[in-house]
Amino acid sequence: MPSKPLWDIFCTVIDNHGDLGVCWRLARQLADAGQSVRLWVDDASALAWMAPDHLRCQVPNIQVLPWAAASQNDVLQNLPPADVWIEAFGCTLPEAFVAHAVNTRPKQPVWINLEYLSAESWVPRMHGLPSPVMSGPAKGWTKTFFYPGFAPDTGGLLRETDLLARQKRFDRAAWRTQHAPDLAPGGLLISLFCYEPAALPQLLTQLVGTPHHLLVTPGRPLAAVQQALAGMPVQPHWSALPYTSQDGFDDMLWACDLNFVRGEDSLVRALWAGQPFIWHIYPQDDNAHHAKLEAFLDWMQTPPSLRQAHRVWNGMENPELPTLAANNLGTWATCAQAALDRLLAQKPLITQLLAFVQNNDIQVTPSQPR
Ligand code: TRH
Repeated sequence: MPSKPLWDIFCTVIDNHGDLGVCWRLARQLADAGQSVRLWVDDASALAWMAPDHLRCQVPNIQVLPWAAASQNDVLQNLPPADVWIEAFGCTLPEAFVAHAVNTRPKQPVWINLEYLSAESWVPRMHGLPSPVMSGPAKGWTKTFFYPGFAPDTGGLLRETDLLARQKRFDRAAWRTQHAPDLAPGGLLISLFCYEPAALPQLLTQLVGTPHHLLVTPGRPLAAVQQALAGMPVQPHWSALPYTSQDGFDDMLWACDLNFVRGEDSLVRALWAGQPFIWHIYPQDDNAHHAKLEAFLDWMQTPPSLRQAHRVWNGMENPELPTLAANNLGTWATCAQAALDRLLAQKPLITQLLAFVQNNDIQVTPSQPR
């Protein structure tokens, strides 16, 4: 039995930041729980801003390795075998890496296929199912589907053990003063992290003439805002934010009165923030994301105005975006707080993952606080 279990996490960056965002968060939480992690990734460049501590070598027990190295003979010859493999979001492991393991190990590692997050009803049924490998060098080995989710019978959500303590220490007033020093009394501070929602001009028009201030995150959100504003004679109060670390991103969500988030990881972080939010779901060609969004809204027990806001923001309906009036914000806040309370009562993903690995005969050392 190894004293400190070793995990290989494999990640390919398809587009945007969620693949690496989730894998880095997973690696960090495993390391915090006393595990050793190798993160194999084909493009680690976003870690420069997402995880600057890593570049300063201040994250112990995590090694970030280039994806291509996992196919190099000289690397494989000297690689201590890992106890667990995580194949994130169905990325296929390099064949040479798998073949080397098959040829040199007496038994297979615990092999987990970490899936995308969804609130749909089939997720609990699929979570934990074995998936026999039918071809290739590892034919006869078995992977297991691990589905994150919102219900107790799924894999749960990534949550740091010190999350609530960090939130308690956070100086919200200081953050707001630093990032929106001119915010007028009664003005809402709103963060924007999205793709290119059709309703963005509507939101910006709605903000014109109000004391509210929009904080726009870099990349696609900033480009979309600049394009929409180019056609507007009067502008709302807004400013652009630089890229920040994942912890800095949390600070933003905790500081704002309303958050627009997107994809997968920032949705989870908005939930942990407990503030009202509107989710721009990652769009799929066949509109499969519509059912996924509705399932999430059902799980959230979303009030009608917030459901409408989501449908309009995601281009599923064309009527008006509900206003940011106090009564709407109030019901959205109650809904977000209730969702947070439900989630806090459930086991985090890392706890469930460690238990799963332990049940598969790998020794797991006790969790260490950060
Ligand atoms: O970037 P995304 O749209 O990623 C998406 C989704 O994960 C989607 O499901 C997936 O299929 C697609 O990628 C390939 O949104 P997401 O998931 O919220 O990831 C953003 C990450 O970037 C998250 O970890 C937060 C982080 N981030 C920072 O750390 N600092 C920043 O300044 C910003 C803007 C983001």
